[in-house]
Amino acid sequence: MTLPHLPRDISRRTRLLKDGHSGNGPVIYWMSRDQRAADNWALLAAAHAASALSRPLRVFFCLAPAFSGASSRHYGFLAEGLRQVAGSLAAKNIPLEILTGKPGITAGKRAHSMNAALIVTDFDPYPEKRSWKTELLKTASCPVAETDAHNIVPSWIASPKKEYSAATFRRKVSPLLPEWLTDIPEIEPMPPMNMEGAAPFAFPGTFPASLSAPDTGDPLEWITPGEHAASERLRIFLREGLERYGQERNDPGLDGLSGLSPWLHFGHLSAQRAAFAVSATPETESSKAFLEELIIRRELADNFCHFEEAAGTYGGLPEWSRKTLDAHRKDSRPVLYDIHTLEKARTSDPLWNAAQREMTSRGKMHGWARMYWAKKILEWSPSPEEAFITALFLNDRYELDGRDPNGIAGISWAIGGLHDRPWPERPVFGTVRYMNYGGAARKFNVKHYIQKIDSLVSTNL
Ligand code: FAD
Ligand code: FO1
Repeated sequence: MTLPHLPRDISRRTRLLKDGHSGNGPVIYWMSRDQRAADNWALLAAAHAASALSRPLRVFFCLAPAFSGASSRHYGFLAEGLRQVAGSLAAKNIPLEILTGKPGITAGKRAHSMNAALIVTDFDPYPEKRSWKTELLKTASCPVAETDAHNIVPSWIASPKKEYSAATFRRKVSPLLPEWLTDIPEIEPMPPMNMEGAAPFAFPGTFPASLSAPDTGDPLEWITPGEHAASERLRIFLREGLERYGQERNDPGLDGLSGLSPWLHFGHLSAQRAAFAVSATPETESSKAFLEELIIRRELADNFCHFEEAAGTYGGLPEWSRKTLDAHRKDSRPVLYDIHTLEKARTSDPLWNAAQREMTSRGKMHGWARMYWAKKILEWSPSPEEAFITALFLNDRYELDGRDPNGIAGISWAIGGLHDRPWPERPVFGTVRYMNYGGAARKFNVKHYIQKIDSLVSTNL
């Protein structure tokens, strides 16, 4: 089967993963990474395919019982976001069905039971998600397509290979942006009959207690899940934060970041929507710095996970850094902390402890602090391999935006020099870039940041 005719801006973001027997049943969008009704290229692809084939459109979301160390804080955020998506989709006569079980297999079997004509999935190179997709391709009898609804330039178009650095990736992506950084069409309502015979929207049991999600405390008060809150945050950032971003983003004591990552991670906000809105404002150093992070750094992380089989493991780090870390494996560490001491923020470094407490209590550590935080774990762990595992575990256990290619790339950068270059050689780090308290104190008011976290954590805002 070739894909049904789709409008050009949708078809060029979509690729056929598998051909198969196109049944006389519905077209299905298996929603996973991009959990939103608006600005969702994968949903648009499925809706246009359903209209072209004159078939109903169905949307599935498969609730995995456990996902990369996700806790109740994450499943709660996800669930509330999905509840809003269900309402937005129903307003367009599009039903959302929640499935439970092993996602790839469950989606394939459900589609088979409906004699589906086509399954559209959203692109996600995150290692655990790759295996879900493999299982779907084995289970689904109908054709399966994939739409990149997360990247502005689809990952397989941005580059055919793993990029060395932001510089090499930027040289490929920047010239493509005028063509790809466009507005995103609104999805048209499906005919009311599209709701006929659809399973009603419902969550299984007492969500998320029905999942084996560990509990990391109360839902976070400071952030509201879902598309509406994400759009509101983007509006406020454009109005009040963008112009300060360039100067303030590297000072964790200030509120200089966009704060968008939880919604971007769960797909409640389209990065293309955010970038398109910023590109409509007069270009400044600040807006350029923001787009560098939002487009180049973020899409470079997907490029890494897309083309590096071992992404998310120590073996996925660049050879030069594994070599230098190995050569310094026997260097004495100034101090060693086990994961419990780290998790409870009981080291002798008040800056590091503040960053850790910001993460465990708020679910979002400041971007600059994350670099310092991970690099100290390298310095305080018995081996670089253990440091990598510890940092990724804590990041994914507590960060709202964790369990993401950005986290894999961020920790691989901090501990293993991914997308970075060799620096002057020193103990433990070898030629991996080093950061220390003195460097932080030269950059910003460390005491102010520590006080800010102390007051945040005590009032548990
Ligand atoms: P802003 O500075 O406002 O950035 C806006 C958006 O740009 C972010 O939401 C993100 O999508 C993107 N972005 C910004 N910086 C980076 C970056 N360095 N790499 C990739 N994309 C970036 N980001 C995550 O989304 N999830 C993670 O688990 C994660 N773990 C990290 C771990 C370490 C050790 C490091 C050094 C960085 C990590 N990052 C991670 C990247 C970055 O720190 C966060 O994206 C950022 O702090 C999110 O907050 P914000 O949206 O307010 O940032
Ligand atoms: N994606 C799913 O399709 N089903 C899930 O049950 C699911 C749970 C989940 C929990 C926490 C979290 O941070 C992400 C989760 N995701 C889930 C994956 C997410 O949608 C992203 O695709 C990945 O995190 C990688 O980008």
